[in-house]
Amino acid sequence: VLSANDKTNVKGLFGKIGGAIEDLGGEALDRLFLAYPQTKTYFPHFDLHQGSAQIKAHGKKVAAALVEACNHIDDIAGALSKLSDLHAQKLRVDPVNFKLLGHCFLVVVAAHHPSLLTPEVHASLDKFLCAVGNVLTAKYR
Ligand code: ZNH
Repeated sequence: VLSANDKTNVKGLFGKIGGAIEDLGGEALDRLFLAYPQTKTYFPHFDLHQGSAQIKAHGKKVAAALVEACNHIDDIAGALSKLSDLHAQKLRVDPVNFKLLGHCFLVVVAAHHPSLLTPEVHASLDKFLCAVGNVLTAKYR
């Protein structure tokens, strides 16, 4: 459960990253496919070369969903309800992959914004990404 402090930390971090978060989404996907190649099986229809136009476009969508979740941090389940349906009913991504993508996103934030990612903010962002993953996998059964 996200504490009031976690929410403040995540909102502060997202506020400081701003629009650049779109690119971080793509970079996180690049890392996901390189570090955990088994995740590529969900994207057989994509050009999965590092930095491809499709990865960038998809990264923007993922980042936008994270921003949406951050903007509705008290009701992430409500904010991502449609996306949760899509992942549960159509995509059926194995839940372990959400942890991998969350980890990659954390690494990308660390690489681009080392000073923002204090241990405290790191912990809050990790909890937030877990909460998003839990929402997107909540309707599987
Ligand atoms: Zn996912 C899709 C988000 C995770 C796989 N996604 C998607 C989208 C979004 C998202 C926004 C779009 C939708 C529409 O279009 O409507 N995801 C997301 C998020 C997350 C995720 C936020 C976390 C954080 N996913 C994930 C994972 C995976 C996935 C982990 C695997 C690996 N997705 C996916 C797919 C898709 C999606 C396959 C579809 C794509 C296309 O386009 O086809």
